[in-house]
Amino acid sequence: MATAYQNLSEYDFNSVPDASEMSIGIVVAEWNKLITEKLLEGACNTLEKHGVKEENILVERVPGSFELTFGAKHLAENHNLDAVIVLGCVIQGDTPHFNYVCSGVTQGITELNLMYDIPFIFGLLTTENMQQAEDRAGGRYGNKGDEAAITAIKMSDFACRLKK
Ligand code: DLZ
Repeated sequence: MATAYQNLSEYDFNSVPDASEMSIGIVVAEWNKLITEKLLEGACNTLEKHGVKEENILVERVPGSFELTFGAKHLAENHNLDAVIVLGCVIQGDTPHFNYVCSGVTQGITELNLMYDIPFIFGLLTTENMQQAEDRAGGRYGNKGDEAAITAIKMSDFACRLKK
C-alpha cells in the first residue's frame, strides 16, 4: 500500500537482478485509461531500465479490470514468458460493484499464481477516488507500474533460481 512512508517508485537499484534475458507480458485494463496508461508507461520504462528488451515486452489490452485474469491466463498459455503483470485501476463508486471487481481480480490472480510456474504480478490500483489513483500513477506516491515491474523482475529471478 502506498503511503507517505512507502513511495511506489523508490527502490534500491542494485537489489534488482539483471533482466536482459527476461520476457514479460503486461495486460492493461482500458477502464480509467488515463491512469492505466500511466501505469503502463511506468512499468515499461522500469523494465527497460533493468535490461528487458523492448521486443521482449508483450502488451495486451482488455476492456476492464475484471478481464485482467482472463487476459493474463491467455498470455501465459500462448507465449513463452517469465512473468505476467496485470495493470488496472478500480475506483470506488456508489454501488458495491467496486468490491466485486476487486475481489474477482484478487482471487483470479492468486489462482493463476498457484496454477502456473511463472509469477503473476498484481498491479491493480483500488482507490476511493481519482485523486488517490493519480497520486499512485506517477503522482506524489510514485507509480504502481514501476513497483509492479520491479516485482516481476524479482519474482521471475526467484522462480528461475529455485528451478536450478
Ligand atoms: C463496470 C466497471 C466499473 C463500474 N468500474 C470499473 C473500474 O473502476 N475499473 C475497471 O477497471 N473496470 C470497471 N468496470 C468494468 C469491469 O471491470 C468489467 O470490464 C465489466 O464489468 C465487464 O465484465
